[in-house]
Amino acid sequence: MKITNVEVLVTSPGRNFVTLRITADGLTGLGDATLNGRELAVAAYLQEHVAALLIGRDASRIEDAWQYLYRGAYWRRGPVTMAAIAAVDTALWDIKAKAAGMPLYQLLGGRSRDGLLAYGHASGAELPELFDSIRQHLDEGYRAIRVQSGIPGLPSVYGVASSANAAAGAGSDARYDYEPARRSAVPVEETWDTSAYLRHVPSVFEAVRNEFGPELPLLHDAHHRLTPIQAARLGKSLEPYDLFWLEDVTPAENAAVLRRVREHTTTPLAIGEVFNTVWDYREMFEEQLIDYVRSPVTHAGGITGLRRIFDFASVYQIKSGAHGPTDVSPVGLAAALHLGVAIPNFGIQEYMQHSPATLEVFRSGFTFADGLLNPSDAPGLGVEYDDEVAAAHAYAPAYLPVNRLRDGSMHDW
Ligand code: EZ4
Ligand code: CO
Repeated sequence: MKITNVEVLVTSPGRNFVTLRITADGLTGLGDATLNGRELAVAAYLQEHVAALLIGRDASRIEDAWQYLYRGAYWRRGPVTMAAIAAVDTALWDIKAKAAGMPLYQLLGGRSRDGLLAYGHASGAELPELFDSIRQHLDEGYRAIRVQSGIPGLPSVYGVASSANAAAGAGSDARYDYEPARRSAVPVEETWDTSAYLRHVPSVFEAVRNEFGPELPLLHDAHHRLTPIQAARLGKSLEPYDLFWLEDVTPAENAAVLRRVREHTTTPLAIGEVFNTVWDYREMFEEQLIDYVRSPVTHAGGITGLRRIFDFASVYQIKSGAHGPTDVSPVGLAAALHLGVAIPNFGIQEYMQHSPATLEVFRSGFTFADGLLNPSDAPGLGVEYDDEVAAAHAYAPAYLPVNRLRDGSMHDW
């Protein structure tokens, strides 16, 4: 089963996506290599340093291809390398499952559950918009909700749609206008104030619990902005509202600070959307510093890389919570669904909903019903790439915003 063609596909239906397409024995496989804001670095890595090495290799030797690209690069780990490896790995799994005539999850051991509990992104600058956004998501069937709110004194905050857009319906890009919609050649600059945030957030969760009751699973993302003691304080102050998880409380580089956070709070912690390998998690797993793993297939070395992470996590009763923002393409999401439905330690899946324009390029067979996501039952991943539609959407530079404190110094966004 020789690899005969390797193509790096860049398209931008509202936001940029990088896709790898591998052909072997007349079968094609797709892999997601999208790294938001640094897309062309991965495209060049694949085009200039990987594509030629794959031609003529046996497409069925997936683990060997993974080790060849990981060990063979010598310069290992990091988001660019691991997104490139992820794309190759996912495309090879897609081919293997198509060759077998089975949906990919069957090759991963078959179903462990009927569907994947998904959480959506509700937000609002003020409580009324936030409540409308939560209701909108509940009407769409979501059974778990991420809650992000505006902060008094800050004009814009990560994860919070503008008042006009917060309650926009399913399929609308507008309700996520805090991130991909603000494309520009240089990053937008926002202002951040941690004290204002810490004062305000507990009152938001109190109001949401009063309005929506005790049972609805609620999540929150602090997006790497807090110091250890601030994170500990936030976790403690949110305990009465029984969060499903509190995400990325501190910058991800320093695992040790989570010990401090753990000493003070029983609010469950999720981390890892910017991690790439099992090594990034080792200390956090062994010391049981977290409860949920946030890595997606796309940035953690593919199905092979992420399954290794999830298996290691299972030893410590730590569950999956794969990253699923719209910058993970439908190919990356499909891969997460096949893996998630098969593993024993699934926790929850983020589901932010791609725009109709994105889904015209990536024709996807996964379903969302009664709050549960399910992978396609077509052979392989169940995603087809439409070259003609893709060609109509040219790449344009797009960056995530950056944060500055009130004195002008840079802060985590
Ligand atoms: O900001 O994927 O939990 N989700 C997130 C995301 C990240 C984006 C960055 O590209 O934190 O929305
Ligand atoms: Co996050």
